[in-house]
Amino acid sequence: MIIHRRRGWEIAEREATPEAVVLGRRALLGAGAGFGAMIAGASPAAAQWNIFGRRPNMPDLAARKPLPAPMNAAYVPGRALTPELEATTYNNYYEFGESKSIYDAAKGFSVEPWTIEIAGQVAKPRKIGFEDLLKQVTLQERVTRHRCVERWAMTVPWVGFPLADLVKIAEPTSAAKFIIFTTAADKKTMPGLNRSYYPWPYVEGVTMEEAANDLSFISVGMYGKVLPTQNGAPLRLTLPWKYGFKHAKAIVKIEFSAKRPVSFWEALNPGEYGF
Ligand SMILES: Nc1nc2c(c(=O)[nH]1)N[C@H]1C(S)=C(S)[C@@H](COP(=O)(O)O)O[C@H]1N2
Ligand SMILES: [Mo]
Repeated sequence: MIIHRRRGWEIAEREATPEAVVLGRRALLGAGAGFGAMIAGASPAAAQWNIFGRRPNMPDLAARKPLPAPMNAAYVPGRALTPELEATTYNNYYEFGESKSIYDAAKGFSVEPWTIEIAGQVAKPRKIGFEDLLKQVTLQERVTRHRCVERWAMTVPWVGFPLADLVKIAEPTSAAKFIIFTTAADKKTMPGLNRSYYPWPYVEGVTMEEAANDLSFISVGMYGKVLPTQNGAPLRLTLPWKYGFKHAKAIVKIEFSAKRPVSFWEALNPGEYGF
């Protein structure tokens, strides 16, 4: 006979909320609202509370600059949107701290002006201003899911452009096999950089083939507005079929390389974080 002893975190099946009920509740909060409009319009009092409990200094969702873009209907997430307040106050961004509540710490990080270095195996290594880059691409909105290895996930309406468009602008040579993304490391405004046991700066990479996939996306906005700093302003990677740690935030350098990089989390713990 098998005796199943429940551990502290296990609950009986009959006590679990059926998924349909959970999704129904979420739908009330987030879906069908013309993306963002209804969520952003929720009452400020209600906005002080979310499923994670009360949080201090909640961001003002209405303060971000609008960045509307036509919806790419090819992507159907099959889930209700995560409320904007949750997606923008529950983050991973170790440059600002090890907790999920770094949105307040990220307030002082300035993203203007912003330049991105295009380096390595390209026709012309150079620097490009963020605003200049925006003029060379066509923005679209797409709703995709994003999942962290820590077991939480979000469904977010991103605004941005395919990574493939950026590759075209960079003009890589045939020697390029990987793209390495290096992200901002500003000691003055990023207290996490003082934790010297991390291999700063945060680095991630994809193969050229992955970069060509239409799912690979550079996000510059979410919920119809520019990205908040805590979510990776002014530009971050969005790779919906990969875990969240691949989604490098605040990209400052894009290097085309013949060699596969070792990414930030892989350097720390190769057993848990692959390429
Ligand atoms: N620069 C930088 N980018 C980062 C991280 C980070 O610590 N620093 N964390 C990653 C991890 S583990 C996740 S899950 C996602 C979280 O993105 P979100 O806060 O927009 O949900 O950002 C990724 N990008
Ligand atoms: Mo993550």
